[in-house]
Amino acid sequence: LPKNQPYRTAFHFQPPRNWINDPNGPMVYKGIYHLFYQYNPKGAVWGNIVWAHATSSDLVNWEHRPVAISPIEPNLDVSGAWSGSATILQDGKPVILYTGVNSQNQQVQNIAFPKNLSDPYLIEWTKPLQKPIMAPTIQNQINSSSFRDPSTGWLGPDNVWRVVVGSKIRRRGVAILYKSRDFVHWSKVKKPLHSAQGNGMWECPAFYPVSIGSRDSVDTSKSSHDLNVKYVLKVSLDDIKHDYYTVGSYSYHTDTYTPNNGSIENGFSGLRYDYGKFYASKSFYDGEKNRRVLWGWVNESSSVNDDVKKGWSGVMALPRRVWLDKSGKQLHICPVQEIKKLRRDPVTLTNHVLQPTSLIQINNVTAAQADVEITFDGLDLSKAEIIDPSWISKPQMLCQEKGTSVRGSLGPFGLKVLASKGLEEYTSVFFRIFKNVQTNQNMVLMCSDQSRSSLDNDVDKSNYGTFVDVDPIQEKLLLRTLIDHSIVESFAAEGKASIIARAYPQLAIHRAAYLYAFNYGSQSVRISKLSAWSMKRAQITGKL
Ligand code: DQQ
Repeated sequence: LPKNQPYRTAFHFQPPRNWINDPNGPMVYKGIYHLFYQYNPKGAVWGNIVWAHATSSDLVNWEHRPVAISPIEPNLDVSGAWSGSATILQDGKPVILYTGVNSQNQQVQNIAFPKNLSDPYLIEWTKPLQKPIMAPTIQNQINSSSFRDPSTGWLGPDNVWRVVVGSKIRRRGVAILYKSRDFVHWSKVKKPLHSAQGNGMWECPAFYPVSIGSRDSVDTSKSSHDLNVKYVLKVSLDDIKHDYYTVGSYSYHTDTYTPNNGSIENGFSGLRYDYGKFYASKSFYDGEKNRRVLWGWVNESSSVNDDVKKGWSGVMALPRRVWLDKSGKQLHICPVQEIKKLRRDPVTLTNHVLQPTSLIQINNVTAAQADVEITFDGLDLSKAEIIDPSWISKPQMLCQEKGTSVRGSLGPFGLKVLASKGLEEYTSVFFRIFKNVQTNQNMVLMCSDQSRSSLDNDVDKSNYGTFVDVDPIQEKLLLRTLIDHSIVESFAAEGKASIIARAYPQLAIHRAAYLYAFNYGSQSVRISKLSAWSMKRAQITGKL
C-alpha cells in the first residue's frame, strides 16, 4: 500500500488491502464471532470474488483468517463465490449456503460445511456435494443471472427449514422460498415468500422475527412458534443500492408474509436500515447475548482511480444491534455496546445554551477518531417552520436544498466533524424541526451534509437525510456520531434512524481534524449533555 493513508479506519473493520463488498454468513460459534465477506484477493476493484474470513471474541477486535471459500469447482462456483448466509442447525453445527457462479455463468446455490467442528475458528470449509443444492432449470423458469444470495434458514414448528433466495421476474423483485427437512435437499415453493412490482432485482433478502415489547431476540434455529413476535423482511435493491425493510406478520401454515401497512407493491418507498451508504447487509441471532446483530457494507464515495491508487475499497459499518420499536412500526438499529470499550478520555459539557448562529469547539478529543453523544432540549416548538407538503416524502432532497449554511428557525443544529481549522472542510450532522400543519405534529429532519467534506472535487459529496419518528415535545433529541477518519456514522433517537457517510478531507486529517457543535437557527437550543470520547484503535491482526 502507498504510505500516505489518511482514510483507513481505526475501529471499523477492513482487511489490510484490496476490494471488499457484502458481509457474508455472520454467526457466533462456540463463543467466537465469525465475519465472512466478499473479497477480491487481487485488487481494489470488484472481481475474482472469494469468501474472506475474520474472527473475534468481542465484535471489536478481529483476527484475519485464511480465505474460507475459494471459487474452484466448475459445477459450483468457478466464476465466483458470491454472497450467502450461515445457519446453525439444531445439533449446533453451522452450515453455509452461498451463491456460486458456475462454468456456464449460471448462478446456483451451494452448501459448505466446516471441516473440523472442534475448531472454534472454523478455519477450513468443504464442499462435499458435487452439485448445487438449488439451480435454475427449464421447469422452474428461474432466470440464471438473477438467482442469488440465500438467506439464513428459519425452522418452522413443523420442523421444516425455510430459506429465501433473491430474484426478479422482469421488473418484479422476488424472494423465492425453498423448504427442506434436512437442509441438504431443497424444494422450491411455488409461491414466493414475497414480491413487489417495479423493484428490480432483490439482492440479499433476509427474513427474521423480532420480539414485541423487548430488545431480546429470537433464535431462528428453534422450532417453537412464538406468538409474541413480528417479522422483518429486508431486501437490498440492486437498482438503487439501498437496504429496505418492512415489519409485518407471517404464517407458517401458508408461508405468507403480510407487511404491516403501507403498500410494498409501490416499491419500498418506506423504511431503510440506514439512510446513508449501507448495502447488502446481513444479520444473525447472537445467542451469547440474546440479541440480533447486523453487518452492512459501506462503499467508497471516491473514484475507482483513487481506490486503485490507495490500494483498497470498502469498509464494514460497525456491528449494530437490531430490535423492534415499542410502536411496533419500525426498528431501532444501534452500534453494539462492545464498541464503548474503545472509548477513553471523556470530555463533557452540560446545560449549555447554543445561541442563534453559534459555533463552539470541543477540545481535547482526537477528532478524527471519536465517539460523540449529544442531547438537545430547550426548544420553543411554537417557532417551528411550517413544512411545505411536497417535502414530506423527500427528506434527502430537503437535506440537499437546506444544507448546513441555510439558516432556519429551529435548526440546523448539530455537529461539525472532520473539520479543518479554518472550516474550509467539514461534514455536518444536524437536525431541523418543522411543523406539519396537516397533522399538527412536529417533524424532525436528520441530515448528514457532505457538501463541504473535502476540497477534492472528484468525490461524491451528496447529502443524506431522513425524518426521525420522535416527538420533540415528549422526548429529548439524541444524536450519536462516530467518526473514523473517512467514516461519519450517525444515529438519532437511539437508532430510530441512522446515516453512515464517507468523507475524504484533505486538510482535516489526523491531528488537524476538529470537532464543533453548532446552531445556525434563529432560535436557541440547549445542549443538555454532550459527551465526547477519543477512540482507541481496534486490534485487527492476522493474515488473510
Ligand atoms: N454482491 C454479491 C452478490 C450480491 C451483490 C457479489 C450485492 O451475491 O447480489 O459480490 O452487493
